[in-house]
Formats: sequence, structure tokens, C-alpha cells
Amino acid sequence: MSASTLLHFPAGFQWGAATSAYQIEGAHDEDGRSPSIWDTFARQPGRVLEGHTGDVACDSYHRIEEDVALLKQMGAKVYRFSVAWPRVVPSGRGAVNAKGLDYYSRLVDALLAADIQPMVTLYHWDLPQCLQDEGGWEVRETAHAFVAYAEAVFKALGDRVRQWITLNEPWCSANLSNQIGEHAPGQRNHQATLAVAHHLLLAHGLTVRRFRELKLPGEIGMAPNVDWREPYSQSQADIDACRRGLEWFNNWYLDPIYFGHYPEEMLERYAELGARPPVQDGDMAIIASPTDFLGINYYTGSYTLAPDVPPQLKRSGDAKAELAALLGASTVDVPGFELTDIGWAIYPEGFYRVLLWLRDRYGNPPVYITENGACYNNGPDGDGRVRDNKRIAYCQRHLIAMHRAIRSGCNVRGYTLWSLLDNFEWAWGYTMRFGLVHVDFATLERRPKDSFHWFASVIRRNAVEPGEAGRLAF
Ligand code: IFM
Repeated sequence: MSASTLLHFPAGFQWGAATSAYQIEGAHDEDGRSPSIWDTFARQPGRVLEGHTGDVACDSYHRIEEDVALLKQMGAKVYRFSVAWPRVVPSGRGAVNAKGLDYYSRLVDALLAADIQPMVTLYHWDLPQCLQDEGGWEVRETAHAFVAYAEAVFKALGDRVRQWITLNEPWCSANLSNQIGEHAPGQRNHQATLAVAHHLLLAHGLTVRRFRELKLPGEIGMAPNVDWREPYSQSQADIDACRRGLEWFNNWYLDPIYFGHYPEEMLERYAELGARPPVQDGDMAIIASPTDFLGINYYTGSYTLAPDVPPQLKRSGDAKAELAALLGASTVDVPGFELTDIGWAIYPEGFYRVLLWLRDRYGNPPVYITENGACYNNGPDGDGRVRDNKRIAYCQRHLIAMHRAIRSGCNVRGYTLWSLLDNFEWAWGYTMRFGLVHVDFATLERRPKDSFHWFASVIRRNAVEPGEAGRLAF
């Protein structure tokens, strides 16, 4: 392919890969780490496929050099990882564990020595279990405990880290965990969901303020997951249902940050179910404290189809039925696109559209794509090579969508692919693989897949090929 036909990204575009603590570190009881809600949840029968836990994961706690060498080989400019609260403040609040902080300090030093910028997420779902025992994110005090923990991390790493993310995917920590019940702590309760969501957002806002007070160099933002929904048809019912779905998934976390209020219609619908966010005076101003960028995690999209007879929105005590009525819709996987191995529709057009939607609705903030990637479970062939062409095709299509968005004026500054390594995929355990690097979970051996080499070529050229997916040179 000639250089002129490549789709180039802006100079200095920040390419890299992402992971999170519980999914890769292992060493679950070493150097003073206390259990998190995921240690507990994974031990409850039936919660995680095949009873897998993050006890060992990819053993990254003991493999800083190996993992950083992989990032270096890939040419990454940035590595997005998360800090485990139960490693740094094992009792949730109070004493700071120097050994826990030391691990992250050594990781940051190793990255900088390899000329890779650290991008640090402060919360990627691993709440200390001792705080859950006191009510977890349902209680307001947890937001204050989070700020104290964040401050300890700022003070230890803030001389070297220039990019901070408060929360990863609050929709998952609140809705997937407390309304749908698939993630820790695993309940179905609308009021708990709204309390958790509100205290997470409050923790975010308070942490942004503390970051500013400490006058640390660098930038701070949040990384919500957004998906894209479109009305199945131009019928008013489908349009209305789609709007509700977007309010529930995207706007609930973004409107408070950019506008200082929750989306009205969804707020009213929740109230019909007797659920309200526990907002106190001044909270929304704290939540709307200005950030420096928006992190965006995007994987999939769908069409929204309203049922012929919408379920009545009323309290029935059946949280699942109430959620269906709240949304008044079913989702339809985008026809014409395949599913990845985890069953998510491949919808790159949705990535383009959601980036334009963010541009127009929220004033075109600086955006980092903090996650995007695909689950494919094929392992090494007989010759040891992992030919994950489907992952390459998925990523190529999404990079093209991102390129179109940038050319349309979206202020996208970087992209960290999920994930560097195959890892603990939450309720799916180790059965679902998102890595650019294959991990043999019996031996912990790392093996770069074809997608790793392809992505390295994207980074090297700062460009993606527009050619036929799955037949790319690298
Ligand atoms: O593995 C997760 C990650 O922890 C958060 N975003 C989505 C990924 C794939 O499910």
C-alpha cells in the first residue's frame, strides 16, 4: 500500500493499550492487599463462569519488565492501567500501604524509562470489600473515602503521571452491578443503582477538585462507556424508546458532568418506580467541576425497537420487569454485522455517530478513546502463531470510523486498545479473550498475536490502511 493511500492521524496522536488491576495483576493477597468486592463475588457460586477468580490472573504484579517490554515492542506511546484501591488503602480508609504504592511507582518508572506515558485509572471496579460491608457506593461516605485514597495516589505518583482517570465505566459499577446484577456486588435494585451512580459521580467531582487543589501538573477526566443506539424505524415509538435508552446508558453519566443535572425524562421515569438519586445541596456543582478531557470506551451498538404494547411503568417489585418498562424497548443487534465471540454486534458506524453526538451535545471536549477492542478466542495454531484476523478487521474498521470523526472535527487525541493482554473478563472469567497478546493461563506465557504486529504498524505509521479488512499488510 502506498503511503498516500493511508489514512493518517494527527501528529502526536497518543496510541497505546489498556488494562485494569483486578483483570491482570493477580497477587491477590500479597504485600498487604485486602479483598475487593470482586474477590468476594468471584467466590460466590454461579457468579463467574467456571468459578474463575482474579487470584493469579496474568500475574502482572510480578511481571513489570515483561509487560513493559511488550508495550515497547508494540511502539505504545501510552499505557492505561488502573490502581487497586485495596492494595493502596487496604482498610478502605486510613492507613496507606507503602508496599502497594511501591508496585505502581516501579511500574510508572519502568514505563517512563521505556518512553511510554502512564495513564492511570483510579477506579476500575475493585472496591475494598470492607467498604462494601459498610454499604459500599450506596453510602455517601464512600465518595469521601475515595478522595482520600485518590489523594494518596496523587501524592505518590503525581510527580510522574500526567494523565488521570477518576472512574472507569460508572454505568457498569452502578447499573450492571446493582440493576442487572451481573457484576459485583450483584443485586437488582433501582434505588441502590441510583445511589451508587450518584456517589460515584460525587467521588469523581470531589477528586477532580482535590486534584486541582494539589496543583499537580497534568490532566484529569472520566472514562464512561458509551454505546450507540438508533431507532429501529422512524416510528415515534421507536424514536422515543431509543432516546430513553441513550438517557439511561450515556446521558445519565455525561449530562451531570457537562450540564450539572440528570436527564429529565429518565429521572421522572425512575421516580415512577420510587427511585431517586440522593442529591444534596451543592452536589451537582461538584459533579460538574470542569475536567480536561473525556475518556470514551466504545464496543458496540444496536437498534431500538419499541414493543407494540409498551409495558406499563409501575412498581411491581420485579426489578427485571421494571427495568424493561423503564426503557420501554428491546434492542435489536444491528442487522448485517457479525457478532464478536462475546456476542456483541460489530457496529463501527455507531462509533462514528457517537463521537459526532458527543461533539455536538457536549461542546466538543478533548476525547481519548480509552477502550475499544474485540473478543476473539482463537489461540495459537500448530506453528505457534495466533492468526486473529477478525480482531484486526474489527479494529481497522473502528480506526477508520475514528478517522472519519476526527476529519469531521471531533477532538480525539488518542486511542488505547482494550486490551494489552488476554485477561480476567469479569463474569466470563478467562473464557473471553480481548488481548493483543495471548496469555496461556496455565503457564502465563505471553505470545503476541497477529493483531499485535498489525497494531504496531498502525502506531509506527500513525495511520491505518483503508483496504479490505482481514487482508492487511503489516
Ligand atoms: O474487560 C472490560 C473492561 O474491564 C471494561 N470495559 C469493557 C472490557 C471488555 O468487556
